[in-house]
Amino acid sequence: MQPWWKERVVYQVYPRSFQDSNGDGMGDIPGIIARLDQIKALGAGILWLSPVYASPDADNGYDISDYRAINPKFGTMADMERLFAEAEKRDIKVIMDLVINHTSDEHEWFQKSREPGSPYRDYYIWRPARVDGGLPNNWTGFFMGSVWTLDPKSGEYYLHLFDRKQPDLNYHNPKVIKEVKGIMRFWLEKGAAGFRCDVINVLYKTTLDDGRKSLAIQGIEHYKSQEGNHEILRELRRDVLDCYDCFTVGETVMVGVEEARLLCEPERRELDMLFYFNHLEVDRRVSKYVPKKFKAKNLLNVFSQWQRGLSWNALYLENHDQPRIVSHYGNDKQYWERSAKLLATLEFTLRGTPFVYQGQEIGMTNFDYTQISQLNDVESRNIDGLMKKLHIPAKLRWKWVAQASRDNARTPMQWTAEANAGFSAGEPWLPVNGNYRRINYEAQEKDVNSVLQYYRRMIALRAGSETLKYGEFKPLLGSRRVMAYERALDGERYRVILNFSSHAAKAAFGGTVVISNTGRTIYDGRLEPWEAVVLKQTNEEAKA
Ligand code: TEU
Repeated sequence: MQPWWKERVVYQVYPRSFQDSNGDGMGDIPGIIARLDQIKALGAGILWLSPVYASPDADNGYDISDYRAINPKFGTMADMERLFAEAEKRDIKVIMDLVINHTSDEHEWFQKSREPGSPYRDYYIWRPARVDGGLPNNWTGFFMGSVWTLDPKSGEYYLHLFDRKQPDLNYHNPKVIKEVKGIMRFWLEKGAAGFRCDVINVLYKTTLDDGRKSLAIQGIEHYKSQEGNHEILRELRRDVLDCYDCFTVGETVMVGVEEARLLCEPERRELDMLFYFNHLEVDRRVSKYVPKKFKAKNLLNVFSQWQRGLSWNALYLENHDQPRIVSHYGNDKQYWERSAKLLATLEFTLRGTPFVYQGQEIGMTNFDYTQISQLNDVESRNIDGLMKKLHIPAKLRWKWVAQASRDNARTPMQWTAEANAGFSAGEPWLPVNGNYRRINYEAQEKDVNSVLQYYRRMIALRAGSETLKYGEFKPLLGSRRVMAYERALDGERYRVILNFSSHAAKAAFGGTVVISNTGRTIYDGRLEPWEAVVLKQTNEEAKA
């Protein structure tokens, strides 16, 4: 018997943009409850909630000020308990976002920590200025600039890998680990079925020595996937997670396959699976802000490495930090619908647990904003500010920020063709994409050929096939535009052929058509633009 978290599909909800129930323009927990039937109808069996905890929202909830309280914008603890109960009625498990590398600077621990000599001082990482008055070290953070901010109250600097409002916890302090265990138990007892673990491979800072000179994230070699980090993961697993029927998926920054194996192969008893980023970076250089040409074969190479390198993968094409996949690797103009379906074909025919991000299932696209002032994302604003200091012209700054901004994924869910796309009766916290009259859930619910219906079919296809869930992965063909691969189990083979281009293409493979995004039922080796075909063949058929 395989564990349920390998069988099921996960649906990620970004609460503030999913469904508003009280007209304040902000999605909320009662809104999520009202949409559980749609999540179920998609075929998802696990719901991952991005943070709903108390937070001043400097980073939209990834800066937590109380791990045991609900952000009043989203509702109450009673609402949260109702969400667990309503999800359970529909056989949907709920996993929470565990953000433990840092807290908010407004967390009680940090406020107390600012007092030198307080028992909370060592909950965070404090250092005085260097003797020459310089910063404690040369590290730079994920949102650019130094990782050190001076706290006037104690006259010392605190370390933050992300925003200054997200001070890092000190994992050399056993009290911190004890607190984290308490938080995990609290949510598992309430009914959580596991955790998505935010930036979980950077917890343990081995030393605070200067880092090697680097263009970005200088100093990372002192804290990425350190042995101390592995020990913490094993301890959390042994002392907490192993006592529950639950799973973890770690968000791990900058890991390659070898490093990932150490973090999530089953015998290591650390994470159950992890999110890597390589597959979303094949058309980017160094940083996500610098594009390069997409080639299908490069994407296939990345998947081949990961599919064969790990015994189980977390599969995702979108989340709240990434541009919409149909705008990124698809074609959100002429071939919007077909390319959105092609990407669904890709995701559900790989080996692993698939994660669908809200709106992905209806092919939502990147935002249509025209200027930086329309953006909310702290990362986008920080990077724009930095580029401004470097005298980069406004037009170019916007071009770079717009294609990579995290707000691309954060525009409100497009439910209907009515005002505010049915997301809210009030003014949404972030403007709705102007294409909601054309792209919305309600319209696709009624259309048998919609992207939404195709997602449902792909999810059902995966659910019904041991080969698609557990079969071996083998790459077959990778070219500039086309990729093909095979999944095989017990003499049964699925061949997946994908044309990532607006040109016709050729790829000769045999088998019976199981599904295609063009409605074709016979495959003769010729692909239409953005066509995706899944073929099936048994050993007997191959011999015949
Ligand atoms: O993201 C971590 C992370 O790696 C991102 O900051 C990434 O570098 C960036 O988004 C790529 O554009 C997690 C959360 O998913 C993100 O929303 C938080 O801002 C971040 O951690 C800090 O908690």
